[in-house]
Parts: sequence; C-alpha cells; structure tokens
Amino acid sequence: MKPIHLSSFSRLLPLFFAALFSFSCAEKGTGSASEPQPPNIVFIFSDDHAFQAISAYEHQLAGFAPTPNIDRIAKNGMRFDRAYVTNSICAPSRATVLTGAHSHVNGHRTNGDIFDGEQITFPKLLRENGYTTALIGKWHLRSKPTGFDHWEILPGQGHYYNPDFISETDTGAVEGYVSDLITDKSLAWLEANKGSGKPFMLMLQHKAPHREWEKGPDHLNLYEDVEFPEPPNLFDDYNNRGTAAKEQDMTIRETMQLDSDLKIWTEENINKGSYNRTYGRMNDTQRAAWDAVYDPIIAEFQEKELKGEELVRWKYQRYMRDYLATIRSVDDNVGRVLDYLKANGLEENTLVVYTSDQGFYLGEHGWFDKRFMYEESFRTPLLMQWPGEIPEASVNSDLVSNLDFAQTFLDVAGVKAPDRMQGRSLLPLMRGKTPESWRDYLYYHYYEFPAVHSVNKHEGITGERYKLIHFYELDEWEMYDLENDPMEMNNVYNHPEYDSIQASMMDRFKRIKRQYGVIHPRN
Ligand code: SGN
Ligand code: CA
Repeated sequence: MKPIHLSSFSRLLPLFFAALFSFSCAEKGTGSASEPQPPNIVFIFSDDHAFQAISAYEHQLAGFAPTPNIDRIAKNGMRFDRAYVTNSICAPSRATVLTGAHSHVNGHRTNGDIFDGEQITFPKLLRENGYTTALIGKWHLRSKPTGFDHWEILPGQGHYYNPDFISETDTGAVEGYVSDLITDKSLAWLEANKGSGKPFMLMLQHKAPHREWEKGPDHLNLYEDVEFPEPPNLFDDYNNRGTAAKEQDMTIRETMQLDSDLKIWTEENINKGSYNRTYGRMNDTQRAAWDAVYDPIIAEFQEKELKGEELVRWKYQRYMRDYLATIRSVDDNVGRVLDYLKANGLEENTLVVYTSDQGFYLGEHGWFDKRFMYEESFRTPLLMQWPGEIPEASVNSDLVSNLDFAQTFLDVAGVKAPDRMQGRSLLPLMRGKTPESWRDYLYYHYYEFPAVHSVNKHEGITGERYKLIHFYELDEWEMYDLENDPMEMNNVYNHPEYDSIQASMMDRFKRIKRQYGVIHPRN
C-alpha cells in the first residue's frame, strides 16, 4: 500500500467513511456526501490563450470578443492580474505545472525534450492520497502520461477537425471539433466517476487557441463583421530594444502565412504547408460550411492586392477573427463544465482553475507567438473559483506563476509538498490573505534557440515595477520600467537615472539564481 502523509490523514478520514457508504451517494455525485472531504480540482488549461483575449481582464478587446463563461469563474472567484510562467513555451510550461519545478530542475527546457515521467508530480501525490486523476486533451510531453487513472491525449499539437486521440488502449480519429470533443470526454469521465466516493482531479487541456487557429463549425461567422482595435505598437520599429527583438521571426508582416495561418487556400497552394493537418482533415459537410465563409474572403483578398501597412492591417484583422473565434469555442465548453458541476451538486466542493500554458502576442510589437519575457507572453491568464473559500469577484495582483500550481493543489488537498518543488501554495492568496513574506521577484528562463521563431535564449527577473533580462548568448541586457513604459518600448539598461535600481536588480538576479540552484556557465 502507498504511504499516506500524516498531514492529509485527518482530512481523508471522512473520505474513507464516505467510501464505505458510497452506494448511498452513487446517484448524487461525489460532492454530496454529508461529511466534508478534500475538494475536487478541475484544472482547465488552454494553449496560447492571451490574457488580453479574456473579457474579465477588461483589455481593449473585451467589448469586441466577450468570454462570458470564463468570466463566470472571475465573478464566482478570483482573477489573478500578475500570473506568469517560468519559460514561455508549451511543453516546458506543462512540465513545470506537473512538477512544481523550474525547467533546469525538471529537465524540460524546450519543446524538443522528452518528459521524464519517473519524477514526482502533483497528480501522482494526489493519487497516492486518495484522489482519482485524469488528463484529457493536449499533452505534448512526448513520453506516456504517468500519475493518472485515466488519460486521453492528442498526439503532439493535435488537430482541430476530426482529431486523433491516443489512450492506453486505443488510437484513432474522432469526428467533431477538438474543443467540444475534449469536453465531451471530460464530462463522460466525470459522469463515469460519479459515486466513486473519492475526490477527483481533472486536467482538461484544450488545444485552442494554438496556431493555425481553425475556428469550429459553430463560430465560422462569429466575428466576420467585427473590426478589432489594433494594438498601439502594431508597427513597432524595435528602436531602443536589443538584437533579439530585431532578429526574431514572429511578425504578422513577414512570418504569418497567408495560406496556413490565414486560410487563403487556392489552386496554387493546396496540398502545401499545413494543408494536410488542417483544412485537409475536414469531411465534406465541414468543408462546405467552411468554404461558404472563406471563399468570398479569398476572392476579395485576391482582388484587393494589398501591400505594406494595409496588408499588415488586413492580416491582423483576419488573425483576430480566427484566434478569437477559437476562444469562443473554449469559452462555450468552459460553460458546459461549470453547468455540469452545478447540476451535479459538485460546484461547492470543487476548485476550478482556468489558465493557459503561456500568453501570446495579439499584434503587440507587430508579433504573434510567445517565448519572450515581455509581458504579453510572460504573463498568463489565471482565474479560480471555489465557493466559500475564494471570495467572489476578487482580484489579486501578487506575483504568482505556473510554478505554484503543484504546491497549491497539494495544499488544497492537505498533502505535504516535497522539498524539490520550488513554488509556493497560492491558498492564502486565494483566501484573500497574502503572507507578508510573499515573493517580490520571479525568475524566468527561455532556452529554445535556434528554433522556429528565432527568439534568442534569455533569462531574467521581474519585480512589481522593474524587469531585468539577459540575452546571454548575445551578452545584451535589457531593463524595463513597467510603470512608465508598460508596453516595454524603451530599454533603460545603463540609463544613468536608473543606476541604483539597476545595481539592486543585478544583485537580486544573482541571489535568485542561487536560491533556485541555477547553474549557468555564463553567469
Ligand atoms: C508550432 C507552431 C509555432 C509554435 C510552436 C510551439 N508552428 O511549431 O508557431 O511556436 O508550434 O508552440 S505551426 O505552423 O506548426 O503551427 S507550443 O505552444 O507548442 O509551444
Ligand atoms: Ca502553448
């Protein structure tokens, strides 16, 4: 038998009691047992979902592309305004969520790494302590999931239309749209689990809104009549920034593809680029509905012969229409999960978390994609509800990160976190009581270079107001004053008026690296 941590034992007593009488609550659902038990955890994780695209964040897009269901979580609970990631790229972020450790500790630095599933993760610890666990949706860690009673994953990045799913026993395409299917499978698992007498932890991991942003059949026309506001720095010239910002390959102007990204599929490019894994996967009905929307767009585009800034503006509008429509499908499906919990008496005793593996550029600096330590990609959305524990409609602005989830979930379940984990439990913050000793800096490190989008390796720290970044292979430093320059257009490193702040940031940087055990030859 697996050991049970003492600290969790008292909380689990009622659970054993409930298990003895599980037949009596079989029809009512896990949360209806009369004795309190550790809460269920539903972790809804999307891919590349920018906080700017969640209306609860009140960004300039909010009025144009509402997310009413994700906003319900903010209304029922807490919105975190300064949630960040340790490494703004997919697989490393997922590895950090599972292990509660930075990339240099869990070994997952880039999307090319293979996750070591032998290491300790929070789902394993929850499972050892009486939880039933599942992971459904995007995984992207290349090794087989460990620590789950049930898993059904997309291969690699997954597909939007008629996606393949891999499970322990089966692999094959399932007809439908990916956000709906991930939710169908998650609700089916919850339903099958009803009355197990055990608390559950579900990781429901969407593929959307990842590139190439293929909207679903219910939302093909959703934003076709909407003209979205442009970010003020859509035409950034990268003056006052370093080499990395100038040499990246992620601009809407140059990098964003007309065919695969913006769906201008014509006789000439058909069967090229991502055709086979995107548009090429649709069945006849799906394709007919798609073509009815896109054929006129393609015809109009060809007629206009846009160039220069006009072409960038057109691409930005198309990008937003597609990206934000894929988010509406995620939002609808978040609504389905919230409704299910409510209808099954599970709302009260379930912590629901909505977050993303990283942020994303929605045209800021002229970019899409992520990777940089600048705010839009470094930050990630984070919303949580847990009635009775998290105050309704509350906002937290402490520095928190994906490093903290593992310890938070263990704390919520009354399970002791192992020393290897490097984050902190968010539970006191969730209850509206930030400890005096809460962190004042976060450490960041991005390693994937050379690679797609050409973002140089860098590491850095951010505090409440100032951010220091070192592009160490270029030996270039950047420092930003987020209060005076929230869009990070002006590198103030070595500006005399910031001398003393810079000196203290450099000192903190060294100390934080020591604290987290970062061993790096260049520093
Ligand atoms: C693919 C995308 C990139 C994206 C990476 C990583 N190109 O390579 O734009 O940065 O995934 O994304 S695509 O044309 O194949 O879509 S991540 O979210 O998995 O890290
Ligand atoms: Ca991602």
